[in-house]
Amino acid sequence: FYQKNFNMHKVEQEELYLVKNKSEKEFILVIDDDIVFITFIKELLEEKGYSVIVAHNGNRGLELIYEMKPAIVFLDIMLPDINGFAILENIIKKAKKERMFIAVMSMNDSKQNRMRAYDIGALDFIAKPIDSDILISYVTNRFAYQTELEQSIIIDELTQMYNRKYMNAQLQNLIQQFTRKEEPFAVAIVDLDHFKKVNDTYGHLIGDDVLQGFANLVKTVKREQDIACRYGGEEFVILMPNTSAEEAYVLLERLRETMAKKYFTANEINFQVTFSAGVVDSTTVNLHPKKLLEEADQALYYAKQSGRNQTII
Ligand code: GH3
Ligand code: MG
Ligand code: MG
Ligand code: MG
Repeated sequence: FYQKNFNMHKVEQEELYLVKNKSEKEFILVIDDDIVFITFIKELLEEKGYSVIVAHNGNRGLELIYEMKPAIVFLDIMLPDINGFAILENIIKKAKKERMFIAVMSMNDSKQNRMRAYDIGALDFIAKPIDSDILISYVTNRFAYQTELEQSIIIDELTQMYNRKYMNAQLQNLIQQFTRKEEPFAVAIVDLDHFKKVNDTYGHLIGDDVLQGFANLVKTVKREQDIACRYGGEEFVILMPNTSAEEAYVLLERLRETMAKKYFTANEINFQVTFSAGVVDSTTVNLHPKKLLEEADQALYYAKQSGRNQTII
């Protein structure tokens, strides 16, 4: 028994060291006390390029859910520290809150045990032992679906830009990075000029084309690190890491000039659409997401007031 736990601990430590050095990697967490099964699943899935982290009891599993944010959790419901539902419930609650996929894996596939798994909120039940090929197909399928789901939650459908929810989270990150490491950043709010008129003149579908056209243009002009988001309607936010307001201004002006030269087409009629933009950066006194956006919005307001088709810091 001691030997078993000792080995498990070593496997966990080595794995954590490895995975912590692979950033942005997606993980599969296996919470199971059966070393033979863990060795099997780890070797099998890692050979296919997946990263597998393991926990040999429920508490450790819960910790890893918080620390590592795995995409998939395989959970054994017969664990040494599990008596009663408390830990299981916490694991499942947290995993589902983070939109992780959680399946129970158990040797006991009795009706009662399966029902228990579903009753506590597991999304699937897999009977052990499981065939290697089936497990690989299962995990491949799950990862593809999880990625799609994850994307759909942060991507705006019409423009394929990041959405407002993602923007807020990233802005929060930028503020944190600035407070911790003094990494500067800039924020721009962009609003299309007289867009209501585009809709009124050419119809909403053409209006949608313009929004998509603008989004594509942003993708070609912005730098790799810039995060372009649809803030709402015909308003966009561009987050620019490691950028001062002056540098952001140059970028926005290049974007604005490209946009102003672009032609859109509706029923063989060519027309142009401009935008106005407001820019702020992290040197502002109010390092709060709402305040930063308010300040950028204020600059945008001045851009609109003084004739549109311009960028104001
Ligand atoms: P301003 O230059 O002052 O910004 O004028 P504007 O007409 O662009 O501003 P206003 O806020 O009056 O109008 C924005 C319009 O954008 C109104 C709304 O119907 C339209 N809109 C918002 N979301 C969408 C969308 O997804 N598709 C289309 N086609 N239109 C949209
Ligand atoms: Mg067990
Ligand atoms: Mg607007
Ligand atoms: Mg507008």
